[in-house]
Amino acid sequence: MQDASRSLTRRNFLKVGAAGAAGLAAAGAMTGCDAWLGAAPQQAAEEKTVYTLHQFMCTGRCSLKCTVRDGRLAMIQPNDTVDPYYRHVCMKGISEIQHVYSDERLQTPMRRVGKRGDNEFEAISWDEAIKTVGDELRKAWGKYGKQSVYMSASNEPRFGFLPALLGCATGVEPGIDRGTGNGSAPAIGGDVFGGGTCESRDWVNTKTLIVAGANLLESSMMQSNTFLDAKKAGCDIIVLDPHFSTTASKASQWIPIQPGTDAAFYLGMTSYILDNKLYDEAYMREHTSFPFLLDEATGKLLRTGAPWGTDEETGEPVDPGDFLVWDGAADAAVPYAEAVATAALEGTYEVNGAKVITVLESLKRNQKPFTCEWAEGVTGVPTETIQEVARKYATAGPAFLAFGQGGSDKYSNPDIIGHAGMVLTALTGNIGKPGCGIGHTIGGAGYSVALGEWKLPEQFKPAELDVRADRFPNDNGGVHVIISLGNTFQQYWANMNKTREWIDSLDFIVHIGMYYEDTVRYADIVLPVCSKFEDTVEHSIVRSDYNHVNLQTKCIDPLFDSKPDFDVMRLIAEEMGVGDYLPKTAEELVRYQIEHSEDLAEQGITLDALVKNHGSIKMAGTDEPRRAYTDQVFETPTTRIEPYYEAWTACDQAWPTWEENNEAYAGNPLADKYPLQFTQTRTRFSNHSHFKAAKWLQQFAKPTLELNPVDMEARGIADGDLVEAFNDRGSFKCTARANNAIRPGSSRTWEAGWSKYIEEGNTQNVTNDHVNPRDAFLPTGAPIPFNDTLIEVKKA
Ligand SMILES: Nc1nc2c(c(=O)[nH]1)N[C@H]1C(S)=C(S)[C@@H](COP(=O)(O)OP(=O)(O)OC[C@H]3O[C@@H](n4cnc5c(=O)[nH]c(N)nc54)[C@H](O)[C@@H]3O)O[C@H]1N2
Ligand SMILES: Nc1nc2c(c(=O)[nH]1)N[C@H]1C(S)=C(S)[C@@H](COP(=O)(O)OP(=O)(O)OC[C@H]3O[C@@H](n4cnc5c(=O)[nH]c(N)nc54)[C@H](O)[C@@H]3O)O[C@H]1N2
Ligand code: SF4
Ligand SMILES: [Mo]
Repeated sequence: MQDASRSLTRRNFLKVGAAGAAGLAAAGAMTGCDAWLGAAPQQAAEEKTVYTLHQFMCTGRCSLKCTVRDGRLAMIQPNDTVDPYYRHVCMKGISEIQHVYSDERLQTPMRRVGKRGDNEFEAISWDEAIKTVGDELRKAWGKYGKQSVYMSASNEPRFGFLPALLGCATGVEPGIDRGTGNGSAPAIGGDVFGGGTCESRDWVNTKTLIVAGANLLESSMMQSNTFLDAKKAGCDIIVLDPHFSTTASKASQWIPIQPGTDAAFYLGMTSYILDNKLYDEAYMREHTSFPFLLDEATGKLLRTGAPWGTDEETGEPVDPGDFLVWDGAADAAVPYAEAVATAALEGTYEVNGAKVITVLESLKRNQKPFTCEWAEGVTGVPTETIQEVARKYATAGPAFLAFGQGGSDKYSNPDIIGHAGMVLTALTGNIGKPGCGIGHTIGGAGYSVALGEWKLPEQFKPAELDVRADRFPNDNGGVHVIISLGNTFQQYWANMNKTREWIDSLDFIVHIGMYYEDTVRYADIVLPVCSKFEDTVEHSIVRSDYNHVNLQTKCIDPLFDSKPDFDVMRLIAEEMGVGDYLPKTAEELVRYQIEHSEDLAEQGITLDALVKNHGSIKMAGTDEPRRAYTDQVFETPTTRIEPYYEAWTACDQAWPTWEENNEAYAGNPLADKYPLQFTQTRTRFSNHSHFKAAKWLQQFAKPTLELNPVDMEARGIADGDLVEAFNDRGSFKCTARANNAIRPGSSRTWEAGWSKYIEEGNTQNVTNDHVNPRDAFLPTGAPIPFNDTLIEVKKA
């Protein structure tokens, strides 16, 4: 193998034609890839067992037991030394024994020889490739400045130090996975959408679990046991989903909902709870801003201090002081600290000549139009069902609102969902108590500890850009060079045809990746990295999450002419003259992270201990599920839940207020042309676009467009037909699949398919890149509304 890979470092001309896979297959033959794909030897001269850490984007971060025979990965099993509750592997993990040796692997550094996008490359040496990258970076720095370089990174690659070292910006994430969180964060001052207010193990204490816009039995497979344990313990699991998902099929109740209308469902629930006084008054007085007074005319909260604004003489901002509440006994407005237990929750009063109302009163007024009957009209869910869920949520005991990141999060205005969820939480006190909570629990949301942080000198800081990465195609944001890690050109931008035009306008693109995925074709220089099984050192990753500390360990040497992430990052840093600020090796970094972690020291966890414990240690103190806010102290200025967003009066969302989607809504005239909503979901067969090259898996996961038989019949489409899906942005062609689980009027595909495995085009060609004008108010900016997309489908 070594000899074969070395043969590729010769400057042999490797042309990867339009049929990219075929081109690389030829390269594969050169490196003996076919031999690698032969059956593993039953008798090996040398066999060893290695325990190592796998992927984290799937939220599994499984510790695996790998059998290596004669330097070849031969078998993958779960780490059998791990606590059985956390002992797991999925078929993606098992299939790595083929995936790692796939003929889709990028094998050698390459340089583009044809036009950008034409997919023609020649093999070059690492020296030449890195020198070219350096020359291009220096050229861009001289011409436009350092901020003209952008590192566009998928979640798995580990190049964390590079943006600071190069002074370039990174972080395309803002538009992704925080749509709902945008609306909930202001209420408690914390990001519950990085992983709920408590762990999913706590669901055994939950009476009513609402799983909405999540298919966690596929997207958080390794926490399936927490879901099933809860069900066994009697938890009523209600799944809100337009489609009959895997998770819906295992729940107590499936509530089919019109896509993109979850906010209306919660607004209906809120009205029912208000009308029937199912809220917890004592909780609201003590732990929320519901008793605060606000000026009816302006929507401003009343404070003890001077009016808001700046002091006329000093120009300094005025400290507005404490919030005012109405004290019934005193018949006067007083600072809330003086009337915590007695403050009026309702009513209209007069203070200094101004008409004032309580925050709760204000909510009631805002809710007037949002009756359960109205919600039925929008969501298609019967009034009685909304009422029943509201009654259970408010009165049946601990309740949990588990929002997803892949479904309802990916429309134009999911912040209204997050905000409405927080209103429900504040009304009922379903937070900080066993079995209660809100937020994303994809991944289990257990305990983790801080690792030691390798600090770069002060002068090294990533650049900050005024424009978000997914907006580059509108206005290139001053960016002319992209360092691309993973498949972000496909994954992080909707409306791919527009993305392509922008890509054409860039000066230079270096792509650093493992597989021949869509982004590669746009690169000027390609640098091949290796999988987490291959390494040049023993250990290059340590991670702490889901109640464990896990260590990655080398199984095999780097395949072909690929290099580990750390080594590539270091080569680029050295070329730019800043390599010395990095640890010498990834192993030195791992040691540093472990040895400089106070938390790990406290737990007595060392690198030696991790190695001795087969790469995985369950942390002490994690037997009870993690719960946040058990003291009911929140991260807001008042330490209470503040469901009223005073600052959002300017965008008419001080209270969650219904707003149609941008595209996928009933009555949109565009629906005459493109009547089908287009849902993209994750699948257990891949981590987004990763594992699309795992052939053993993909034979069962061919890209399809799933449609309800009713919609197929209306279009004369039969199961297995080749169809074209299209709208004004673009189109793609793939096989149609009949599925009764799909909501009529909607369609579904597994996101992240590579163009080469789709008959024509890419699903991203049709997705919506609309920006909600509320962008500036949202803590992480407007989400990319991938699912807020309308299409039409016809036989191709
Ligand atoms: N195997 C695997 N696991 C993964 C990933 C992966 O790629 N593969 N990716 C990880 C990442 S990055 C993420 S963000 C998470 C996402 O994990 P999830 O949030 O669970 O996302 P999906 O699996 O796409 O499931 C979304 C569900 O929402 C439904 N849905 C669509 N529109 C609506 C709507 O308007 N309302 C409601 N209520 N439901 C709707 C869809 O039908 C689908 O069943 O998964 C993580 N886990
Ligand atoms: N249309 C549509 N688009 C979407 C979504 C959707 O629902 N619909 N979902 C969005 C969401 S939620 C997310 S989070 C993003 C995800 O988008 P990405 O973060 O880009 O996810 P992946 O496609 O999994 O990309 C992971 C990349 O890392 C590579 N990789 C894996 N392991 C390693 C490693 O150890 N080292 C290195 N260097 N590389 C590695 C893989 O080969 C792959 O190229 O996609 C978003 N895009
Ligand atoms: S891909 Fe599968 S085996 Fe690997 S970490 Fe994720 S869930 Fe675990
Ligand atoms: Mo995500």
